[in-house]
Amino acid sequence: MTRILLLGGTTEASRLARALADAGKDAVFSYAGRTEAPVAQPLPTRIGGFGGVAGLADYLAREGISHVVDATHPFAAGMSGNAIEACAATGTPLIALERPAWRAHPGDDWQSVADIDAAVAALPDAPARVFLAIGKQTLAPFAAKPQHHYLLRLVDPPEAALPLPHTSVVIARGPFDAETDKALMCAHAITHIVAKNAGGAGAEAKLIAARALQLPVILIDRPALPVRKVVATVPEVMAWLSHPATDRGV
Ligand code: 3Y8
Ligand code: NAP
Repeated sequence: MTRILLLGGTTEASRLARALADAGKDAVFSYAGRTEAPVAQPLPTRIGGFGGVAGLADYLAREGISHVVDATHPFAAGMSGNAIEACAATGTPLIALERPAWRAHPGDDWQSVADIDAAVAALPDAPARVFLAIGKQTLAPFAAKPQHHYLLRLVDPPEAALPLPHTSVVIARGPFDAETDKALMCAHAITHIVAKNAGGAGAEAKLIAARALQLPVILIDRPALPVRKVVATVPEVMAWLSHPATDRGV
């Protein structure tokens, strides 16, 4: 009996949810509960953490989950790591649906950095106007360079005071488009962009806009993850789900 847990929160997860619903599959969509009103999904949906590896393993057993699809974001390393451990512990077949990293085009002025702290270090000392398009969870390290004006794009209005003195805040949920992002960067006289190498179309707009405006991009590499089966398209996941070999968790 196939029962699928879809760990979501990305454009690809939403596309897969649609495919699973259209195919009449028995599946549950899972959000972390990071945003106030996540996009509704065409599958039964649960919201909130599982309670670490043990909590997820208990959930898999209790709910009779036969397959797990990790379609979370490449930077959701905690969830992805927990899924690898819990699926190994319970013998549950696991596949990741992950979009390829972005690659610079000729003429792009990109600087790849290993993590958030390296992104802060890569910013100039002279005051600049920085489009910080990395959400709200990792803003604090940028307080080390308070001299810049930061344009922040957040999904929900910030509840607490922001850790940066000079900011403009835009509340918006993607997917975004290049023309809008170009106009936004011009309106705020942006000189630098900081982004995560998320891949996918939903967040690429700012890189396309930066290319048009010939602006430098500081691009944070995605965190390394333990080995797992990874595919990049919805049809590959659908094929994996229907292939009997996965019943042995191979
Ligand atoms: C809660 C679900 C869909 C999914 C849409 C994608 C595209 C738009 C681009 C910028 C970059 C950023 C951020 C971003 C994008 C998609 C996708 C993607 C980047 C929602 C969503 C949830 C989240 C969580 C949120 C994080 C934040 C990151 C904003 C829903 C809208 C910056 C990542 O306020 C917070 O605490 C936000 C937290 C994790 C990163 C961070 O560290 O702050 N995503 N984003 C999911 C859950 O609860 O499980 O609310 O509907 C989903 C999407 N965000 O169905 O079409 O697939 O990438 N999300 C990044 O890529 O850098 C915005 O502004 O240009
Ligand atoms: P994370 O740091 O990897 O995970 C932290 C904890 O959040 C996990 O251990 C788990 O809690 C819970 N969690 C994360 N994703 C979950 C899911 N889909 N369903 C249930 N619980 C989940 O995660 P994150 O980077 O904050 O991402 C949170 C959500 O936002 C994910 O759905 C992700 O796909 C989406 N998202 C993230 C980014 C990003 O830049 N990080 C970008 C776009 C979308 P327990 O340990 O209690 O189980």
